[in-house]
Amino acid sequence: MIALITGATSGIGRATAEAFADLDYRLILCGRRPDRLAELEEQLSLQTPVLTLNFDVRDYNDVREAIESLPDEWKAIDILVNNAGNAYGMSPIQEGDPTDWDQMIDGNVQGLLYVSKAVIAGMVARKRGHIVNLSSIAGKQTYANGAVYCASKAAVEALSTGMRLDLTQHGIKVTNIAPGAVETEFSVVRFKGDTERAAKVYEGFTPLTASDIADTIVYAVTAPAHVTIADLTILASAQAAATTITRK
Ligand code: 8X3
Repeated sequence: MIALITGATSGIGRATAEAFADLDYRLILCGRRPDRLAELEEQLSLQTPVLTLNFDVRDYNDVREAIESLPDEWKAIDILVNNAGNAYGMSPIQEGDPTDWDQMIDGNVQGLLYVSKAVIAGMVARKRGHIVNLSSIAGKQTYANGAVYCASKAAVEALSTGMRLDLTQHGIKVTNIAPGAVETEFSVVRFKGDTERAAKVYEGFTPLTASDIADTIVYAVTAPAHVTIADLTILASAQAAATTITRK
C-alpha cells in the first residue's frame, strides 16, 4: 500500500503516518516545513520506505508538480489522507480578518481540492483508491466566533459527499472523519501562538489525542473491500457537541 498524507509533520497527520508505518504502508509525507519532514523521514524510514514532498497545498502548480515528480514506483497511490488545514483566528464575523479567512478557505478547501485533483486521476485509471478527508465537528455544527472555520469544514463535508457520489463508480472509497476536541498544535495556531489561551481549550477534561484519530483512520482504511466507512464523528467523552463540554 502507498499512502500520501498532507500536513504530515504534526498532529493528526503525523500520528497517522506513524500508525501507517506500523502497517508497513509505504509513505509519501507532505508538508510545508522541510526540517520537520526530514526529521519524520529519518524516524519512520527505520520502519518503512518513506518519500517526502515539500509543497504548500494552496498552490496548485506546486501541488501538481510535486505529485508529477513522484518516481514511477511511488505513483500508484492507494490512500490519500487530506489532513492539511487549520483554524486561524477566532472572532465574530464583523471583526474577522480577511487574510485569516484566506488561510482557512485556501488551506482547508482549495488545498484539499488541489491535492485531490492531482491524485484522483491515477486512482480513476487504476480503478482503486481511498480518500480520507479530515473534516471536523465544526463542519456539522457552526459555533459563534468560528463562522469561517466552520464554513471551511462544512465545505469539506460537502466535498466528501460529492467525491463519494462521483468516485464510487470508479472503485474509489471516500471517508469523512469529523473529530471534536483534539489536543494538537491546532489551538496554538488558531490563537496565533497564544499558548495560554490555547491550553484553556483543553482545560478540565481529557481531550482526544492525535493518535485517537489516527486509530479511526486505520479502522476506515483497513475495513474489508466491500465496506466503506463513509462518515465518522469522534468526540472526547466529556464533549456532547462542538462547544458543549463538561469540565471539572
Ligand atoms: C477542531 C475542533 O472543536 O474547534 O476542528 O471545532 S473544534
